[in-house]
Amino acid sequence: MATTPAGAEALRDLVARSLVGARDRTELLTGCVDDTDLARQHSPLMSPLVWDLAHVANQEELWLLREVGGREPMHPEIDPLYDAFEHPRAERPALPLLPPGEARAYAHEVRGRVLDLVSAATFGGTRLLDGAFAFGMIAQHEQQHDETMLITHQLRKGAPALSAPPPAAPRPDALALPAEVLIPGGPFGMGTSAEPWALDNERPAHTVTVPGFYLDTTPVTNAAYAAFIAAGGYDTARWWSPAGWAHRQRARLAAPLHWRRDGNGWLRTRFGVTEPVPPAEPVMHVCWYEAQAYAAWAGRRLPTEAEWEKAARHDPVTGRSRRYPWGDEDPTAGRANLGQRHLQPAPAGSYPLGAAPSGARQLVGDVWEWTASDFLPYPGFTAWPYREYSEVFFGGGYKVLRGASFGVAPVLSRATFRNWDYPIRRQIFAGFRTARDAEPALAGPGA
Ligand code: AVJ
Ligand code: FE
Repeated sequence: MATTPAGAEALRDLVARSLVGARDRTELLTGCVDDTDLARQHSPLMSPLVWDLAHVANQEELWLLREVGGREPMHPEIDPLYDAFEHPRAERPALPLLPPGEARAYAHEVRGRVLDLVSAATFGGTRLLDGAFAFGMIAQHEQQHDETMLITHQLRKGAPALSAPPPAAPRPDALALPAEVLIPGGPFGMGTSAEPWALDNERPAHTVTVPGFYLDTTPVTNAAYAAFIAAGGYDTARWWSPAGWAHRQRARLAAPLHWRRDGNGWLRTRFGVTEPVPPAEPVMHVCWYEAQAYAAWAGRRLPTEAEWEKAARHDPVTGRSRRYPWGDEDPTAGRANLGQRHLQPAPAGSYPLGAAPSGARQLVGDVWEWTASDFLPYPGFTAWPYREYSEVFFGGGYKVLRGASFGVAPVLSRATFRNWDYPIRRQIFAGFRTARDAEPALAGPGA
């Protein structure tokens, strides 16, 4: 698809802003600790921050300078070090990684050459260039690693390195919201074939018929989750799936990760600060098994991925699927808690301007939400441009998460975006909301 000169100018601008925005965040996340801290592994689940930094630069070089730009490799000998499939995270600290100064210099050099390429690009003629896809993919990749690095910061011990203002206090109407909203049964358009920067697993658009169901208006709060704990939820096998109960026993789960008992209440540690658990905030750092057990205790279940997406995108007036719960317009600070503006989710019931047509709030932003569904391809899926983004993970025992956390950049927050992780993982910024089937319609007169 060819672009007009004005279209190319707008795309150059969007690409430059997206790349620069990602890099500003990477610099914040890697500039607020010293070099020793950058090279250290803070958790076996995570890479050293300096690995993420050079990996982001290496992927940018591979896709934008080599694939799109046709340039020769800058340092081919380092490629294997930064290939996520050659070395699992636990092995990375022992690798001869570029030290922080060299990693920064490499990232800076790649970025300079990429911005030169962007200033002359016309974005068309190949699939990687159409709509500036490859550039969008790389900006999204860096932002995904920025969220990963934010998780590393949350796992890091020691004095706080990051700070941000808290989100606004709960809105007065938050308590008056209905507990659940009805999503009437019927077909809707799931996934996308039109969103230029959508990744392969979001494609293609396809129709899915979803029976009527009720969905929590907001994510499950810390207060509600504490009630599950107080009711003995962690000690009652019948709320848990068999695999979940076995995991709960083995891992001795008793509360969300980062929570600690304090008399009758709970404290949590958040980016190095210990504070009382805020009751109105969406619960975070629970694994899929915990989310499933809570839902069973509440007499409910996790929504399927299709249910979640229908609640987030389907406009019952037009029958169309929206880009975001609130419509097609990009996120703003008033619509969603995204982009690490805050270092925590906002109280349940926040962001009325971000509500979906159903009235559900905070579907995008605040916390990732576990769904009931396994990570599988949509009908008609084709891997593109590389199998290792999605395809190799399908059917691998991963559960789908939807909706984006406070640490997700707007460029990744479209309501078709799919995240996935193992059902035991708790370090991610994940919570959940629950659902139930709608009653079958009552038989009318004469039926
Ligand atoms: C989509 C978040 C599961 O971090 O493993 C980063 C994103 N893929 N580099 C991950 C990703 C390649 C991916 N997740
Ligand atoms: Fe990566």
